Amino acid sequence: MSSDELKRAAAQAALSYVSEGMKIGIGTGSTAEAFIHLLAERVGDGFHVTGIPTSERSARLCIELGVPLSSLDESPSLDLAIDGADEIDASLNLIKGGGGALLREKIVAHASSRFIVIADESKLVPALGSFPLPIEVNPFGLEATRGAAQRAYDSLGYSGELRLRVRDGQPYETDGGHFILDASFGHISDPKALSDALHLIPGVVEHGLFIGMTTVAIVAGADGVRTLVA
Ligand code: ABF
Repeated sequence: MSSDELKRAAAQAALSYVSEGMKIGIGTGSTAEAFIHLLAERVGDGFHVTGIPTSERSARLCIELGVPLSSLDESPSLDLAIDGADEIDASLNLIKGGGGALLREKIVAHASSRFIVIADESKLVPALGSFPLPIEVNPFGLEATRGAAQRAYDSLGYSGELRLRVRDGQPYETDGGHFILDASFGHISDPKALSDALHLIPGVVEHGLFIGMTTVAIVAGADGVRTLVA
């Protein structure tokens, strides 16, 4: 099966968690978009759900396909959040944010009773960190924040580099008006310690380590679709 077919298979399996009338956080990325397409088919068949999108891109696709939308302001507690990931470890801790939407994704996941991660099997890793960790930062004092994040990494024994994400020659700007530093430091032996250290830095808005948040991960591979429980 192709990567797209695997993503669709994982998204299809996630539909089994969706019930009539649910308020559903909807993630960002190609796997989440496969879920949006499948959810829209159910809506077209008369299924009533409300989506809370985690990015402008996801919102546009939901609107285009006819998935009714709300917001966290209107619906602060969600039944479910469905989203992709860049990496998934054996404890179902994640690296997310390759798509630049990590802050809203984490807010929505945290507001949801259950957080369902959908992915193709390539996202499963023995240890997080091969994928650069996205760190969302306030543009004010960027270099000071970058230096503080570097020192946090150094203090935990990691070595590597923090790179400002750019697009078309300009700093990439998130939906929230922040910048992203991508941290390539190799395998993260203690995600919780790194998460705590980054959260102490005033200019860090959020980072892409999702620790202890995943309810189940639905992973599609050549030998079928597996549901992994934390
Ligand atoms: C989003 O989905 C991001 O957090 C993550 O980077 C991305 C994964 O994209 P894809 O499903 O296209 O691999 O949730």
